[in-house]
Amino acid sequence: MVQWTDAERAAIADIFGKIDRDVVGPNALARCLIVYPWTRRYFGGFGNLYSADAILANPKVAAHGKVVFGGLEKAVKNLDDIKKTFAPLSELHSEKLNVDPDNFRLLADCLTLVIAGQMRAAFTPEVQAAWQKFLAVVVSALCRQYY
Ligand code: HEG
Repeated sequence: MVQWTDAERAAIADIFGKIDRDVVGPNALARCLIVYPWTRRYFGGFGNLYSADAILANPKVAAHGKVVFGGLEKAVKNLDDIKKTFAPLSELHSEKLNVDPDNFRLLADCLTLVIAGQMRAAFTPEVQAAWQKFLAVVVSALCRQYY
């Protein structure tokens, strides 16, 4: 089981307290779709994803970014059992959505960049270390139902 120090728990809680949740999810998902264009293939029902401007203005992308962020909030509320918390979500991405699990890390990197942009000087190396550990656990949990 993953062990968290008090400082790591505090750093992760601090990030979720400081960032604008309605901006981070949408911007991170949009960034992922722009930087890694192959990720667009999973969102065939989202309409126009043909350019960066279209992606940034697409309300379905924004709405889904909030859904993804809601998933992260669930993980942060269940830090001690992210694996179990995300088991159904992992199964969904594997069995139904057929999302290549390599893409989880790409979206995670986009989340880090957007959060760093919002936190600015408060995103110290220590805070980043706790955050990367959190995302690594999230990504690993999302990959668990793949076989
Ligand atoms: Mg996924 C649905 C969370 C990465 C593609 N994603 C969902 C849902 C959540 C979620 C909470 C809704 C599940 C439900 O309806 O029960 N996704 C989530 C997280 C992460 C992630 C936390 C990683 C940090 N997702 C991810 C990636 C892709 C992807 C990398 C594709 C490149 N997700 C995807 C698609 C759907 C979801 C296509 C269904 C969207 C829809 O049709 O509404």
